[in-house]
Amino acid sequence: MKLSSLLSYKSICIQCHDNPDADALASAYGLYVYFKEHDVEAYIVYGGRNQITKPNLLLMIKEIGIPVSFFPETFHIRNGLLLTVDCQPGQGNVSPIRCNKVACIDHHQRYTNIDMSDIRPYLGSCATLIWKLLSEEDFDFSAHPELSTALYYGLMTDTGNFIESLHPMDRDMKDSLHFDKNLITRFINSNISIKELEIAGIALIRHIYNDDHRFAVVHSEACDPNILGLISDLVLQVDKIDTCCVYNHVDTGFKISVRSCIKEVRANELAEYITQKIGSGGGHTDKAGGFIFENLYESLYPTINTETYFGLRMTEYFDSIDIFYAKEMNDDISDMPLYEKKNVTVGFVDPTDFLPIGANIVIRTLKSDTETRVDNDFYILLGVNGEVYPLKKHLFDSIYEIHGEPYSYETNYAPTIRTNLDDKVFNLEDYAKTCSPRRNTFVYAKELDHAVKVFPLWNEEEYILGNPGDYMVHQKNNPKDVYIIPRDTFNMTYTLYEQ
Ligand SMILES: [Mn+2]
Repeated sequence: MKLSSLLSYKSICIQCHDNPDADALASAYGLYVYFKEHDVEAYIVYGGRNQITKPNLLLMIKEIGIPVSFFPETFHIRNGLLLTVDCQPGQGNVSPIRCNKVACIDHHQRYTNIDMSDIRPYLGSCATLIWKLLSEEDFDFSAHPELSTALYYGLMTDTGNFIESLHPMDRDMKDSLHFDKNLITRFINSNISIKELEIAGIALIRHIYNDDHRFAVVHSEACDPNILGLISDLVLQVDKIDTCCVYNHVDTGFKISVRSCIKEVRANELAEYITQKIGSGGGHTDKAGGFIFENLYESLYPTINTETYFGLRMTEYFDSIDIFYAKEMNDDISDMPLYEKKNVTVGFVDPTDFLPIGANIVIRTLKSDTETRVDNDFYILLGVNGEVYPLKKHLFDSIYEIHGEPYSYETNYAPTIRTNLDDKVFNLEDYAKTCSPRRNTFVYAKELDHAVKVFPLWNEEEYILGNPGDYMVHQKNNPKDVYIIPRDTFNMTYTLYEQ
């Protein structure tokens, strides 16, 4: 949906969900500014039982100048368009407004089937989607610094201070907006009420501790989801606690905050594990978060209370995944089948082709941002499944042969290199050249029947996760060189060696 396609309406009612948060307000304001600039009459409303009382939101409304009004009763719009943001019409937390023409812009799971909608659940905030849609209309953000600050704050609060799963588009917005740092600091420092301080205290007293696996689970009463992060940061500082999960009930489910301080557990993977099949989770290796949908939880675990669920699921995570340290492994490989690497063309980029040595860069892909520094000693490999990773030159040379033709491939989000200093963006595909594996690369491999974590020889600090169906491989000429290859990649790049 293009924003300009809505300009034919004379009047647009922008509706936030009840009990609006910073993301809903920022998104609504972005639309408001755009419509006003194009001489379309626009106004922002929200309904529900309660008016906004949270101090940071009141400050945001005042300082940004968001013209939002509360409507306690159902009303009817005779002309024009109803546009819901950060929510969808018909949902429980969206007070009904009657209107013949309805559209929606949201980043939650799809709920509605109305035609005029742009719903992207993979985004961290609705503000990101508004930023994207405005950018596509060549909107001049520099003329509206207050809007930039609002959008930034919307993403920040919806992702627990940018730590939950950020899509590259979220990161692009975060990098490009020029926001008011002082104002953001003021918002942050008016985030918690005295009541919420007490809620956090009570939650901490009622923590559940698991001695076997050194984790804690904390259930907090209803409070602003951002407080979960504060609680989990504090809990992790306890000497006997390595990982923790803090959660509370919000409108339609449970918000969770996950932390880890050990290399054997990545918080983002643990958050994914806890929310599997009933929600979504992600973030960084040390800090992560997620959401569980109450209806899915109820249908899958109708008889388990949430405290039991979180405790069981955490225990299951620790019990079900084996951990291997390659340098300590002495596996018998004699009965494992031998595979040969296929002659598949992949791509690589030599960053020194277009960047000076010593430049600090970020390699941005769909999955992550990798910070590194350009030197003479690495290439960036573009694998068969769109995976992008830096590889030391001597390793590259031992495995690959350079052909040097231009290389192109299909992906959802074109990976880029961004320079830290002058913020230039380079599309990797523009610089990619072809290469293919040398003949006679052999590995012993076995298919995994359960999840494992392998700390490879070349990196004792970061494990590679293998799921059932993936392959654990040993280099033929160095069987201690053990690692994991995902199933799809393995099938595309290895073939059973017939002797
Ligand atoms: Mn939101």
